[in-house]
Amino acid sequence: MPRALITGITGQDGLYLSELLLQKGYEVWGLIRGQNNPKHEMVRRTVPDVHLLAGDLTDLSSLMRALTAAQPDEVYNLGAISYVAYSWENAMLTTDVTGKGVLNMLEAVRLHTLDDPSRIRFYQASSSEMFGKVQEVPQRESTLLWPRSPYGVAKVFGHYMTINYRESYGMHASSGILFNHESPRRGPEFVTRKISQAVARIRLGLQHELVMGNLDAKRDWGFAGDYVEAMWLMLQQPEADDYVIASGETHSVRDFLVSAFAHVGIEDWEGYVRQDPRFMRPAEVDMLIGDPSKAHRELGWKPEVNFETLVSMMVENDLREQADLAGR
Ligand code: NDP
Ligand code: GDR
Repeated sequence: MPRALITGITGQDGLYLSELLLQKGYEVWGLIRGQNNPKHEMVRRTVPDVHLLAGDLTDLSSLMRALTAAQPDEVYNLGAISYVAYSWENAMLTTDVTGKGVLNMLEAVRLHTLDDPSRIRFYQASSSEMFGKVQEVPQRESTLLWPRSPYGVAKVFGHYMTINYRESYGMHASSGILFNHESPRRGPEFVTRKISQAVARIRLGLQHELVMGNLDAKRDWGFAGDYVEAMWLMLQQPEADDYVIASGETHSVRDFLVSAFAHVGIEDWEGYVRQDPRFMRPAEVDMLIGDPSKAHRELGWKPEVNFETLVSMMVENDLREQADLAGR
């Protein structure tokens, strides 16, 4: 039975990846931070077969202890401070967790496998935010990186550190450059879930206004369930490498709003939406669109859920969830 250790187990991707690996017959271990993490029970309920370990990406010795306990064949480093807007307000913390945290995890793996550094296969959750002010359209593995936020800068550090450990120590360390991926499990701070929750509440008469930031930003959105499959595929390759994982389509935030409101039969959506500078960013990533052809070719990976299906899936889920919460 192969064994995997996942950091960021309480997050959107951690849950989908756990389910995928459990289905594939893995023994799954998840790292959870804090002395009384409020998401502990949610993880236990959602993926009861996952073994949970205490640890924090900023604490190297906790990572070494986790490796000793889990004895993994594969490590998926998904833990991060992942909310871009928050990263300006907490730039140093973001650097410590999202950037230096990767180095800590790589170093823990290296020290744990001194006999054979390729014994553990390592996945780093890199991001399309690294492309920032895009230097090429669409963005591919070779596109020059130009991050636009402390989060993006921290991810660039983690990305190059992963490549450096691969080249320096012969580690099987891959970096997945994943474009935005969403789901009913997406945190409510991210724009897609903020919209799907608000649209459901407006439809149910529980909310009357949605306050937004920049509606012109464009993103290449996919479904998280499809994207975790790509993570696993990367670690099954004989050689470690870097891959762009994207849908190859781009849509604006406005498109997402139109589609989500249309799903509940509201066409005159503009009357419900107000923009506020509070949600504008000091530096914006205006447009992202990925070229996933290397992943198609070498991993045989293709996403199954398209934009419209993703929007309906999220709105439908929030209609149910919000109705339940309102006791309807
Ligand atoms: P989430 O924000 O949902 O999850 C982040 C996870 O990181 C949570 O489990 C969180 O734990 C954990 N974490 C935060 N700080 C620490 C720490 N100090 N030590 C250990 N764990 C910590 O992110 P997603 O699931 O959406 O994304 C997974 C990864 O993929 C992240 O690295 C993200 O940056 C990256 N990514 C995501 C994309 C997306 O569109 N979703 C696209 C590209 C990359 P807790 O719950 O305790 O806070
Ligand atoms: P992003 O996702 O920054 O791309 O990072 P987010 O959903 O936060 O923003 C997407 C775009 O929407 C615009 N926007 C708003 N965003 C939020 N959150 N709230 C609003 O009210 C709002 N109004 C407009 C933003 O300005 C932005 O242009 C996500 C995270 O998951 C990262 O961890 C990951 O690396 C990248 O995706 C790829």
